Amino acid sequence: MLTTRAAAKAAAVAPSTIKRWADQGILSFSRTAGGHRRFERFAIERLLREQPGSVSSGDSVPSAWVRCLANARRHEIDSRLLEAKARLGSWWRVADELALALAEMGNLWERGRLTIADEHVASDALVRALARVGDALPIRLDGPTCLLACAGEDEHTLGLSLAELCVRELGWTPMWLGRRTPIGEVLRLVRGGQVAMVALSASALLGDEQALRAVTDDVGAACKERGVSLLLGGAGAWPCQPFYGIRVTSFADFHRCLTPKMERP
Ligand code: B12
Repeated sequence: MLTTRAAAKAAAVAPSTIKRWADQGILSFSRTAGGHRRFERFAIERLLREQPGSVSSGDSVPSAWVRCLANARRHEIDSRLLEAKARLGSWWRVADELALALAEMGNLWERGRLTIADEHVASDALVRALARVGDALPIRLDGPTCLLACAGEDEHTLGLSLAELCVRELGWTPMWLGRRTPIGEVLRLVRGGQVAMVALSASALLGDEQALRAVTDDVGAACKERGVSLLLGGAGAWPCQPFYGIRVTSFADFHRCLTPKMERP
């Protein structure tokens, strides 16, 4: 769920516009116990798609991204990424914007407006572009290490690629284990004291809550013992309240989790 400010960034509009859409009933939202509005990414993405005139370019931001990715022109994608970084001011905001584009890609594919080949080309183009941009960000040698891995048989690595940008941006060192990493390896690295944070990703493909609970139980126990942070991302069926670890639902959340560690002496 996104705050008003995060929703505004994601839609590339002012927070007052988001509030207006919410008050006019054209953007659904819920309220926190404290009365603050919270928005679902999908609701924003749907609104942008249905009301293309609501953003300045005349095309919704997510749709423009998908078109650019499907064209798979390397320089176009790189320049668009850098433009988004300049416009939004940080990589974690770019990650939240791209999250909407990925959701849009899924919608278009479901409605038969994007072929499987288009989707593969576009997602691979993004994987490569994120790797290029990420590799260009300097790594602090004394920075803490964040292990990045997919849970189970998940091959949806794009969420982790976006997480890696956030990690690098704050001077952390990413340890990319990616897809099909045996949990035993994660446990070994945690117990060996090699990482300060473990970030696991599970996409909607992983719908078996019991299996994901087993992962969080094992990794959570090791992380708790070593004082390592555990973050669980992606739309997979992660337990709502893992006994240890935090469920992150946006890159803004993730960014906040990464920040305090760097401020420690
Ligand atoms: C791109 C894509 C692919 C690419 C992936 C490329 C890559 N390297 O990632 C390819 C083509 C390989 C692919 C393959 C498949 N896919 Co696919 N894919 C997608 C798609 C279109 C895009 C979004 C995406 O990357 N989602 C994957 C995850 C990562 O997104 P998410 O869980 O919502 O997480 C978001 C955030 O929470 C965050 N995040 C995720 N992890 C983490 C971790 C941290 C630490 C943080 C901070 C944040 C974070 O980032 C994400 C993006 O914003 C989605 C559609 C959609 N609506 O999501 C389908 C989708 C996920 N795929 C699906 C399916 C079915 C498959 C295949 C089984 C298809 C097939 N028959 O082969 C295979 C599965 C392979 C496997 N074993 O994993 C389904 C899953 C449905 C389900 N409930 O089972 C979806 C939802 C499409 C659909 N509507 O049917 N896919």
